[in-house]
Amino acid sequence: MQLEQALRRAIEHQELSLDYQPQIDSATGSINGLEALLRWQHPQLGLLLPGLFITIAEETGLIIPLGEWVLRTACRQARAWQRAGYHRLRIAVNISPRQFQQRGLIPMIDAILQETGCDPRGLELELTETTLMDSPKEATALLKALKRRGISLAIDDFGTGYSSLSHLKHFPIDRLKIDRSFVNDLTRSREDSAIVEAIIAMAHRLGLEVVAEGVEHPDQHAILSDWGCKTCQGFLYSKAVSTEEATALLATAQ
Ligand code: G
Ligand code: G
Ligand code: MN
Ligand code: NA
Repeated sequence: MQLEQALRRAIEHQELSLDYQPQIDSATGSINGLEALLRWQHPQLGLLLPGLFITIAEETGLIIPLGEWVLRTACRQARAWQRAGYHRLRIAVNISPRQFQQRGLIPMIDAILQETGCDPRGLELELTETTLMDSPKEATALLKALKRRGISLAIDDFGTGYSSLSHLKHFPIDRLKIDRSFVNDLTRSREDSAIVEAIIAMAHRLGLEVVAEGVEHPDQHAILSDWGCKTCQGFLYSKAVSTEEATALLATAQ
């Protein structure tokens, strides 16, 4: 398959990069985290977004070297920001199902942390409900191993996958990221606003923090902040930007 070959080449030829989307403290407006989002500058096709190639990478197994490249690059950058004095900044990295289930995930992460000198407390891994529910027992053991290292854990796209609250209770996670489909119509739909309010309340009762994704309007921000949603992410504040732009945003917005 052509895209597969091209992706193989992309990893070797440095056509990949990470952009970073700010996560905003809803009370203070300061940046408390950045989500790393993969970009592929294809020599002929131009900029490709992960929606187009992550699935192929999953199906072909290329997600393994790709995911390792993402983690190493994000940890290197996290270390650079830590050195610049941003000690409480969290860099969030998306982990796909196959990547989470790969053998040797923990040793690979250990090696990257060691090599980059990244403080694991500044690293957050984003996993979907589906990734975790595939085999909850194994997932719990892996999550515990990650937590022991000080890495923070978030459930991405929360509310859209299939998850069981009885398992959620046992996963040692830190944060729920409310999927942007619920945030979209927050101010117009009674159903969505009920769901978002309930997720926030449940998360707090379980001792979890909440991140709202896809915040685009000030009235969405106002409600979320009112309901105690600590962190917001979305085009209202910033799209994902280059490393250089993210560094500039940090310098002005802290
Ligand atoms: O940036 P964009 O909106 O195109 O991201 C689309 C999807 O791709 C998101 O669901 C995001 O979680 C996923 N994604 C972005 N970067 C990565 C990455 O480095 N690894 C994995 N596994 N998924 C990613
Ligand atoms: O699944 P994940 O949460 O990792 O997806 C991140 C994706 O969401 C990125 O592709 C990013 O471009 C996109 N995104 C970020 N903020 C917004 C927003 O405010 N509105 C919309 N529609 N998409 C957003
Ligand atoms: Mn994500
Ligand atoms: Na998401």
